[in-house]
Amino acid sequence: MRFDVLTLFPELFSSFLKETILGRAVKAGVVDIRLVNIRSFARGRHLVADDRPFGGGEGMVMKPGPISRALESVDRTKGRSLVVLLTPQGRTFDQTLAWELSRMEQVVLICGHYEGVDERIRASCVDLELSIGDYVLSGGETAAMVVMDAVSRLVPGVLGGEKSAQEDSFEDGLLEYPQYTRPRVFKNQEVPEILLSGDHEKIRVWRRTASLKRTLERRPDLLEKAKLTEEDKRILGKLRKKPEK
Ligand code: 6GU
Repeated sequence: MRFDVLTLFPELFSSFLKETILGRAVKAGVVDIRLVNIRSFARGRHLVADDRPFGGGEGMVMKPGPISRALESVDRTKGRSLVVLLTPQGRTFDQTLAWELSRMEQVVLICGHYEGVDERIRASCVDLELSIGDYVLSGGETAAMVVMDAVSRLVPGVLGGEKSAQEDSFEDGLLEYPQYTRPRVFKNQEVPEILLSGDHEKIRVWRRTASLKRTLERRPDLLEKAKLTEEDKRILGKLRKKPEK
């Protein structure tokens, strides 16, 4: 899996790439990340990458030329490749889209800045516009980190414990059950007895019930699309009758 990140601020990525699982994946050679500084494709003495909007108005717009040339400098001959523009106007990123991107061989991420990117870049170079949620960021860099984090941990070989990506919140459409570690008592709160029992079947049912309860309380919207077994439906029926369990 390869990410090419087109950005005006490549330095923002250095600690992110050093300190995360993604950094390890890069070291292990499973993920390849190339940072492309858009400014180095700007022209003139001042390497200007942005300009005032035609028609007037606040703020600056990223010029199409530098982005286009930065994109042309990226080797895109190696297989399934997608050019993604990070923008609040894009399709909302979610776990389904993370899986889709994890199956690409290359994802090129264009980080927008200022008031946006010249419309002709979207029209001629971009396969997918992507937003990470309904709020406004000052630039696409943090969004690019979010996308690379979520996508790369789905690439085989990136996570240490291979199974855990499948077990995460959202993989079956439910929120995760609560987790506990030592000590057994913390600020007067005890770890649920069942988790200490060693009875794996009871623990499984307790956790599934806790997942369903949490989802019902916090994100009932997720239950509509969740993959529910007959057992889940039975548990949910009970939870709906007496929610104070
Ligand atoms: Cl991808 N970019 C910016 N600038 N703001 C956002 C976003 C992206 N996703 C949500 N807000």
